Amino acid sequence: APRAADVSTLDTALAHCRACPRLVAWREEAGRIKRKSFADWDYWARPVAGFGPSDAALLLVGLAPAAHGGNRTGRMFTGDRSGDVLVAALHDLGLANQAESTAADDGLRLYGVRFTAPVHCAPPDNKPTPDERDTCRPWLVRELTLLRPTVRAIVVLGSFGWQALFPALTAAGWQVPRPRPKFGHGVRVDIPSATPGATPLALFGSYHVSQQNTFTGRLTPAMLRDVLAAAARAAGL
Ligand code: DU
Ligand code: SF4
Repeated sequence: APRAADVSTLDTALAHCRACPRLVAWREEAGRIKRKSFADWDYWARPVAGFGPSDAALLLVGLAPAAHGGNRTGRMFTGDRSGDVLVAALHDLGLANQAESTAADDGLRLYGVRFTAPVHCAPPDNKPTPDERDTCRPWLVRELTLLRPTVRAIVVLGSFGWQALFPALTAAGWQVPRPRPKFGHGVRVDIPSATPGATPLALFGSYHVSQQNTFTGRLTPAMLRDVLAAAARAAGL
């Protein structure tokens, strides 16, 4: 398990992880075959780290990088429709310096917000196995532990991230309610710290920003904005 002392060391260590054979093969194959429109890209084809300041107050937890999105650009929520929708919403709320997220060197800055995912490598069909989710958990636990001094709110995008997050929160020192709260869009759960007196965490559920949800209107820009705005308020941003 990673033992990094700070977030940027963690991000650097993560890039070398090869613990999931199926995902290593998939991320590298996507980088060899490529999508036609990205034929001149040199794909990242490695684990994609979280992105944003190491003292974030608001953490956004997705699912896993997209084969031709984060797996191509090397940055979470960068170079695909999910990133377009999410970063435009953050920019609207004053939490990002620009509305576009197209490449790792595009100048995007997040203010008080960090992106991460419970699985850091692109999976086939955007579906990691339970085994892969569990294998990647120590990275999330370490990230949460390092963010503990500053993180006040988390938005989880989709039910996969919601289920994956609870054991990681417990391992990082929060008291997850039992039975575990059910996922839903707009659900808010307050999670006390296991350390008496430490600041609790406001946890929010949102439908994922994937095309499946945004193209069909299951998740509208207003719905996303409302959850992000409530979470930013809870985080003190
Ligand atoms: O090294 P650094 O400036 O702290 O940035 C680390 C990483 O996080 C970098 O890729 C930019 C991003 N970031 C950000 O989005 N917003 C900040 O306020 C600080 C850093
Ligand atoms: Fe490593 Fe996580 Fe990628 Fe698996 S998904 S290879 S644990 S970084």
